[in-house]
Parts: sequence; C-alpha cells; structure tokens
Amino acid sequence: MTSAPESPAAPVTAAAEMVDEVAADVANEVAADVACDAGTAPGTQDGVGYCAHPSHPGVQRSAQALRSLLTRVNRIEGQIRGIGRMIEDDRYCVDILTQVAAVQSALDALGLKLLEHHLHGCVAHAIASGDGTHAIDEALAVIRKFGR
Ligand SMILES: [Cu+2]
Repeated sequence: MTSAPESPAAPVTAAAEMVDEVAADVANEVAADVACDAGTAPGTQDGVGYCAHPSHPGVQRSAQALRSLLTRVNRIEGQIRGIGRMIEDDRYCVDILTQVAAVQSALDALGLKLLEHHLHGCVAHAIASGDGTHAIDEALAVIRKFGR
C-alpha cells in the first residue's frame, strides 16, 4: 500500500524576487489582520468560521480573519489558474517556475496564518482547559509536515 504523494518541496531560489514581491503583498494584508481572540468561547456562529477538532473545541476565527483567509485562497486560486494559462500558451519555463515559486510562497504564508490562529486560539484554549499536551502534540505533528 502506497501513501498519497506529498507535494515536492523544491525551492526555486531563482524566483526569489518574485516571491519577495508576493510576500510583501501578503505581509501588507497580514499587518491588517487582527489576531484571533484567544479568549473567544468555542462554538459556531453564522458566517464565522472556526477550527475544531473532535478532541478539543476550536476557537472561532474573527470575521476579519475569515475574510483575510478567503482572500488569500482566492488569490492563490487565481495564481494557479494563471500557471495553467502560461502552460497552455507555451510560455518560457523559467517564467512558469517563477509563478510556481510564488504560489508556494503564498501557500506557506496561508499555512503560517492558519498556524498562528491555531496556536494563539485553539492551542492556548486547550492549555487553559488542561488539554494542552494533546493540542501541542497535534500542532507539532502538523508543523513537521511543513518541514518535508
Ligand atoms: Cu485550531
């Protein structure tokens, strides 16, 4: 039995400039974000997302954080469609690779944003509730996946 292929982590250093551009763009948005309120009671609310796990309750994302996350995802979707068009248009390989690196950078930034919420929100809440060990182990396990 084989496991599903993981996305190859092949950094394209030649595309650093483009990545920096995207990172700066993302950083502006990050600065506008309001950190999740770690004291927010877990649960659901119309129009407000939250992360939840069966073993510990999730902490709600603020409406602003939700909007910010969805904006990032929509932008990444657009970038990926752009890569498809570049391939269809038989564009120069290095230009396509530069866009691939930009998408990887944008996905990393999205992952960090989600992790930030999870650590400040869900994990802090779990620690306060006496379930910190499990929440920390779970967070460590997912963080390791980013290191591959
Ligand atoms: Cu969480």
